[in-house]
Amino acid sequence: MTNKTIMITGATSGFGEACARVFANNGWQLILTGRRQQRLDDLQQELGGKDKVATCCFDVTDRKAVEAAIHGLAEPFKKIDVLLNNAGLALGLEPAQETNLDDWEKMVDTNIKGLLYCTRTILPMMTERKSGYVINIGSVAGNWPYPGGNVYCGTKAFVRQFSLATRADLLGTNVRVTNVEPGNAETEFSKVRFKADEARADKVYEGTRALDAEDIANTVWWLVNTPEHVNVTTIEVMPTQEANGPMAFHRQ
Ligand code: NDP
Ligand code: 8X3
Repeated sequence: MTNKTIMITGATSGFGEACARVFANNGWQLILTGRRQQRLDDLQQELGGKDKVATCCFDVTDRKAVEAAIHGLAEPFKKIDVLLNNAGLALGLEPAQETNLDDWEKMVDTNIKGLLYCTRTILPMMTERKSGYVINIGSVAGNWPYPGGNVYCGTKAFVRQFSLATRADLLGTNVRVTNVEPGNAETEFSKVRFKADEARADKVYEGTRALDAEDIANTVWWLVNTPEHVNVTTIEVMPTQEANGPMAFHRQ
């Protein structure tokens, strides 16, 4: 048993949900967030009830809702040891010249601004205590551009650079920051990207062995259990069956 608490944004599916299970199984208290209340309720019930699991149903793009939820946490959940900034999404795979501007805005608002709202609200509590750990879920897409990735890749490059720069700001505070950069993983990610076109989403994982959400949960668990004097700056985790591609050429 432990008296440690992790706040996981986007805990209603995929990596966030898998992390919730790993940390709950190891005795941690959880603050689970997402926009789907029913899933939060189900997870709360499954993972230990209200004493072990707090749920906050909010949209990370809503700055006031983020601040209100965090400041409104009940006493036993106020000390957040680990913030896992995981909530995020990709929308569409169209070339930049054809893409839907609303999709671009939503990715920026969620993957960048949502992550900033959560981080900025919680960081002062960690620096004051001189302990804490912020783990951001970036992506291989922040390192390796691909056709149709345009703004999604850009948001994850932001997460990478923001993680590095924040680490620099936090020197001397004992607060750690890691950017976790997963490759292709089978979650609800592609269903969201292709707007519930299940057949198209399934094709992303067809004939290849993607990561499972649990692979990233195990990585996060390992990170949190490294000694306090160790800061893994970035960790890229790809499926064995994925690698970064060659440069693209247009030929006549
Ligand atoms: P899922 O779609 O399975 O999970 C995404 C989670 O984010 C859900 O819990 C969702 O909750 C939450 N979320 C999305 N938008 C919002 C919002 N506006 N406000 C609050 N919560 C939100 O995908 P993954 O688990 O794969 O994705 C998790 C993270 O991992 C994302 O940042 C993604 O970019 C990244 N990633 C994914 C990879 C993959 O191949 N799967 C690879 C690399 C990185 P709800 O809908 O209830 O709000
Ligand atoms: C998700 C992985 O390659 O679809 O971040 O962008 S990818």
